[in-house]
Amino acid sequence: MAVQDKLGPEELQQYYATSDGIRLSPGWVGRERSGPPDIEPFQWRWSEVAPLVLKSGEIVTPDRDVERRTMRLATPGLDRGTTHTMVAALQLLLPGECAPAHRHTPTAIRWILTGSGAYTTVEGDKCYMEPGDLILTPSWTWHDHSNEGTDPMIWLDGLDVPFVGYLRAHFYEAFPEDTQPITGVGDSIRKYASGALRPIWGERDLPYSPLWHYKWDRTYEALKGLSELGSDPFDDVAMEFSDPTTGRPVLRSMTCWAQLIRPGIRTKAHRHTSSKVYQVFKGEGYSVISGQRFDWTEGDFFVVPSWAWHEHASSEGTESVLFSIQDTPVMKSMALYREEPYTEHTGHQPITSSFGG
Ligand code: GTQ
Ligand code: FE2
Repeated sequence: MAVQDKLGPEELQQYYATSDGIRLSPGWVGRERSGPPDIEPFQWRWSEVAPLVLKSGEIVTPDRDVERRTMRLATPGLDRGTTHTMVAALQLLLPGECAPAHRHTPTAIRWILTGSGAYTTVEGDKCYMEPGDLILTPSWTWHDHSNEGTDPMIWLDGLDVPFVGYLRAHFYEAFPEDTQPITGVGDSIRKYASGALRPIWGERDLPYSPLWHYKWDRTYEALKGLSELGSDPFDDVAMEFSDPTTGRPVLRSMTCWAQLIRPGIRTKAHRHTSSKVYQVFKGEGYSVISGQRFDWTEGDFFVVPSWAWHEHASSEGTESVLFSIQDTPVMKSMALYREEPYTEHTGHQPITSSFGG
């Protein structure tokens, strides 16, 4: 920096004190490194998480006070959220329980993990949850969860709460009853899941997908079909859940992917400004994130922070399916999305350490 010496030390000190007194702050003092705080990649093992989530059923009930029985994937270095923009949490709903109806400006997704017989009602539409289903509750839509079955139900919640909080746009409203009136069962599927065919009446220009329930069978079938046609060097056989009426990501703030890593495949490394939270829905393998090896197996979760090099591998003879939430739509809409391939060592990072090992 060009320093001038026209002011003596006392005059200079006086200048800073006077400025501070009227809340003016020099931009040339204490300049900080730009960019978000660094968070390290992290992993949670299903074998350790599941017993604690089940045990939470003995600690609280999702009444009007507690509302939701959730355990957040709490990445070290963040006092909220799982990445700087998104939070992922595990929610448990026991047979006969109801998590009461409400709505909020943060958007949520549910990725269903275990159990059966529970449903989420989104704007009156009853959506039965089965493992591998994706259910959206977009910003300001009414939602409540009930378990009519005989098994505990566990799912992954993904919300844009840290981002919405940062923007000071977090609003919340409780529904006057525990459950909202049911106006349909699987109606969003009946109207919009056939993709290319859509009703000539109905929702137009919503800021989110009018299809809010994506069934596992169709997702898996789509992945298998695509795996016969091609793959991406960094993500192998990956598909983005999209709004069938626009082809855009399902939500404005988050996008969701299902990706199949074929047996024995190790993808090439790259990095991007979007951050991701992954769930290993099926299979076994590892990811290398910032040079660290994360061995994963079915049910595990891991975080890929913004701008961290990462690559994924499926074990020999094992097909893996990964689900992820990503803040890519935010980055793209702000013209802040960047992506870079790793070009050294034929595209693979040297492994310098192992998580938990
Ligand atoms: O299920 O409605 O993990 O409102 C956090 C806030 C879940 C929900 C969360 C919520 C919900
Ligand atoms: Fe909610």
